[in-house]
Amino acid sequence: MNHERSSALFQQAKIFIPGGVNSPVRAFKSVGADPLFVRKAAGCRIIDEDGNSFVDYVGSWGPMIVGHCHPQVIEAVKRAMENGASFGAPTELEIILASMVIDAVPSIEMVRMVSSGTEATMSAIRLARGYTGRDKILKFSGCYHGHADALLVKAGSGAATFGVPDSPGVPADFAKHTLTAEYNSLESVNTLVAENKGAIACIIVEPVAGNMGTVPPREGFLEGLRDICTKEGIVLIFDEVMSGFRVAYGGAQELYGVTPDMTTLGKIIGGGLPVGAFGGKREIMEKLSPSGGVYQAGTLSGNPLAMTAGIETLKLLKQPGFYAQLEEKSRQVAEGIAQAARTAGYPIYSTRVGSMFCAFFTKGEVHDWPTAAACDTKAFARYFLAMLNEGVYLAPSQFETAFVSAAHTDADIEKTIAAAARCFKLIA
Ligand code: KE4
Repeated sequence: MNHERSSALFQQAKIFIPGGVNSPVRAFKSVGADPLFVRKAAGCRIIDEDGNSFVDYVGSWGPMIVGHCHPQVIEAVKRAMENGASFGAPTELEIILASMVIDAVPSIEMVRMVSSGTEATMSAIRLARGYTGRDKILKFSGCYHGHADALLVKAGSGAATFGVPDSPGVPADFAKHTLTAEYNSLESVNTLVAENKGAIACIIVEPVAGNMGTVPPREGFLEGLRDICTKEGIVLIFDEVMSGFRVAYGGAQELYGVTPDMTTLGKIIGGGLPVGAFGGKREIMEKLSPSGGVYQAGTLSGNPLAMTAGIETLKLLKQPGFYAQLEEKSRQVAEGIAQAARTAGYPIYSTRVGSMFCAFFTKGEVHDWPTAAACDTKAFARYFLAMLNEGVYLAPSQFETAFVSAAHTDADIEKTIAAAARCFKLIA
């Protein structure tokens, strides 16, 4: 498969853009290859600058659940563009999308639009701190909530319960307010809560972890977090930037029947255009400027084009049978890949929640960051490159999630499974 033009563009991009990309994971560093430069996409396929076509399981990291270039979305955004790209003034479109989100997501009584998932989580944490008057926050190893300073933090060494920076540029003074527990371990949460009684503003969690690969919550984990937060007066934040409108129309909180105090959203609600959102109980949200004192703002928040793309995408998701069809497609492809691995005698640990799925290159079971981190990332890289050569575009990292869209056909799924069968044999 020819990648000449992509590689030439990558060399050029590295002159102008740090690492040649505008978001690190796109650089294909963990799979040891030059990234593909995408020229266009349609349905479930992307076409790169060398004219190669791929079945796409990245879907722009989640937003493209209805497929690329859906005609209904394209037409609506074109019409919106003719009215103007941005006004910096309120529009009815923001009310429409806000009301659709409120109708869909059990925890959300009011919602504020922003332009990325990072803005959503950063702002939700500030609001939780302002609402509770507490400074500390608690997150989980292996969960990613965007790149705000308070969230680029890892567990302090040894017994230290305070966080330490996970990136240069994050002051230790910021990091120390962030506590880190283990995903799926209520014991680790209870220990930190007991050591920081009355000091924790919020617990933020991916209700389905998608940033260490796909790791479902164990039975009772989310319910346990809800009980702890209710008892301790801690704001429970579900970061559903990835799982929101993905695993169900009402997100993971609908799927598992656990209602947080706040929810962050992104990706799908923008239909591919830049939208993030955070929402929750009215009594919390009304603390937000200008109705309350917690400041938050954004030039392009509620942008009319982005609102339009989100509204049209959510209309498509509401169509009867949408999630049932997506569930069947997702089950077929994830189980087909797992079967291909078994037939090739190649051990993987396969996980799936709705249309989020992952193949962990490990003999063990994966339920948290330590077990995910034990995976053979070099073997994953060989598999990724072999699948790319077969015309299947997976996320270029073991610690990401694959996404199925409504545009993936039976033929695309059969092609994917056949490719996986050849690739597992090739790398075994
Ligand atoms: P953004 O700022 O990238 O819009 O959203 C941050 C974010 C917040 N919360 C969750 C659960 C997320 O998954 C993300 C972003 N996801 C990554 C994919 N693992 C985006 C891809 C990238 O960083 O380029």
